[in-house]
Amino acid sequence: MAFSQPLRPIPDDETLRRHLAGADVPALLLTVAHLTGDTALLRDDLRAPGWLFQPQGGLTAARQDEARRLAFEALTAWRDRGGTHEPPDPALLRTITTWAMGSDTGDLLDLLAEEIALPQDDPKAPGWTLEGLRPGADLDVAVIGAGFSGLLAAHRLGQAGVPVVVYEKNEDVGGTWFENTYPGCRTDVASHLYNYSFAPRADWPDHFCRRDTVLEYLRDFAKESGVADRIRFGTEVRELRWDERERRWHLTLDGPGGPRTVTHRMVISAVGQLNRPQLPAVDGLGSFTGPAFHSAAWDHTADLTGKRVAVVGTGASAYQIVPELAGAASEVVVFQRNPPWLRPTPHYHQPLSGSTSWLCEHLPYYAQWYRFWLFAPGLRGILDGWIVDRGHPPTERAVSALNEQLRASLLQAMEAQLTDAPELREKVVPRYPVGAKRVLRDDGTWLATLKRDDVTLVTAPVERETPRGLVADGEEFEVDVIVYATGFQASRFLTPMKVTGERGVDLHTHWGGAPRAHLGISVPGFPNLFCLYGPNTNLVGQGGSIVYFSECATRYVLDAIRLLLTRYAEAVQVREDVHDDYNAWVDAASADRAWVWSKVSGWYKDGSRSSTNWPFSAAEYWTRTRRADPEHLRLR
Ligand code: N01
Repeated sequence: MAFSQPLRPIPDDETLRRHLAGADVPALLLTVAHLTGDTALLRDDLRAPGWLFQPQGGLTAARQDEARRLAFEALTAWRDRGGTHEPPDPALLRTITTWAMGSDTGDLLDLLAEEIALPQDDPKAPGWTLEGLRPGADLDVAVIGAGFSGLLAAHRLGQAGVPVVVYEKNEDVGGTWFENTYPGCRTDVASHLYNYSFAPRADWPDHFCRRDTVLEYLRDFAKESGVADRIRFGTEVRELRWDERERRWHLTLDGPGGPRTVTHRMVISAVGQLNRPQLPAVDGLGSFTGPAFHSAAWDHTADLTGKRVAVVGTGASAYQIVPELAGAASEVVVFQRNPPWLRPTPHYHQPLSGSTSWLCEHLPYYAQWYRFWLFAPGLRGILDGWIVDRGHPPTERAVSALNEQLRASLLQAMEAQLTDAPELREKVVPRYPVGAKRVLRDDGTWLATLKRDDVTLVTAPVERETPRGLVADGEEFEVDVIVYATGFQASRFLTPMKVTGERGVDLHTHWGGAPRAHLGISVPGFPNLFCLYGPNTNLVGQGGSIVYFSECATRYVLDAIRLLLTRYAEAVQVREDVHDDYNAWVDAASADRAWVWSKVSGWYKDGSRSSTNWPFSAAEYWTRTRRADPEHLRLR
């Protein structure tokens, strides 16, 4: 796969017409208004109510046809005039995006201009080089992890000419996408959002890409960007120790040839949040005599065909696994503690039309507007539904009037699927507010699977593992295989690494079980150490993705390094008061979000607070990470 291929010419009218028939109509209208500068196309009747949240904007077939016809006429006329294209000027960008989002986008224009940039313009690139700023500076960086964030950091450092080594514990790139090989594994973020903004893939085969496709993307990216050459595979970082005299980190590695120590001026941890599996704390764990494994460590030697399989959990992993096993196994027993809320996504398992890739490859800016269209719900709107209204008053049913509305619409969609199985309703309708746990994308597969005769839903927590199976609510369920889809130690950031900062302070002791960092990136007392996808950077159900957050955080890190170089410093860290004020702000907002307020369990929180989730909009994170503010940093 080659990234950022040059656009190809539109061959003829018939081909264009054919592919417009497969276009995503909202993205098409935005593209045409941009290319032609003619905003007359942005008519009220071509924008349905609530359109940001619906496939094809919820437009009727007739409206879609009308839009395509108008687009065809405008595009052929534009092509015949020479087909030139430029980035939209701010006024045009504001008009188009305000129409699309249904509210003024004046405050988002800089962010949106980045979204509508062509990949080769790469506005988040560092824009400086080590050679240009401080030739010969004693600077080198270790990146820990070669998943989405680590590959990105290494690429950005490479662009800046900063020497970088990536230590990866696995034998391949991909991180979570390498490790999770369970059947049915795929994203629940739209494919075209789930790639780097500067390295888009035009030909994603599915609306929501499968695990193998994501892994292939990351492998290709590592190879084409040259990052692959900088990775030390099979090398786990066990320990980081700050040396104040040298102002460098000492890293204890375990890899080929055994343990060794290396030093680097800086360290970027890109180890992910959802990486270390969490097995349930139940009695008898390990006593089962058959195969038993975690969803993220799938045992492919275990043949599940015709077997009785227990799946523990009903989170995002189990939700993808169970439908794949049903029918192949003789029986699947699903153990549920809390059911998930389901968000209607009829195209969840569908392939993208070939026209999407054709349009991305032939129509300037279609790829960017299509991406914007996928991203737009995350910019405004969804977050409001998760905010607690103390006056409502909030309950475990709903935390605000808007949250109640969301509940009603999700419930309606579930009930429509349960008319033939009313007995299931009590079991599958959540008793916690929407947004308190991850909302899963639904095309009907999950409830259809639970209705099967060969699938049993047990609505009691697993209490015990036995040699024959699992015990829940006092009853033993005998099975042949156990799959623990019980999630990850999300709140235990940077574990199991031992990290010792200034004055010998241990990071995990310092955190005391409540990890915090400024912007999820830096912790006072731990100079020259940056985290990607660190504390409070998980974007909740807003349409964006962690790839976007990693791009923002990496830009901030590169900017902090730029400051270090320009100020002739050797160490940089966030000021303690800045870090503390920031975290007070995050915690105060988190307390008023459905996931902290609700009593329901899950990885979105740890006790009474969340160290995983970002409680604001994606735009807020973009704004705060756009530049490293020298006033916020201690440089020495
Ligand atoms: O893990 P989870 P996951 N008895 O922690 C249950 C990402 N992801 O691997 O809800 C019975 O969500 C536990 O019950 P409860 C995504 O961000 C993405 O599924 O806590 N059940 C829960 O149901 C996701 O959110 C995709 O009451 C027990 C389940 O185990 C995150 O990873 C795909 C139990 C754990 O669910 C984690 O998802 C997969 C017990 N004793 C993952 N103990 C995409 O689609 C625990 N549970 C992109």
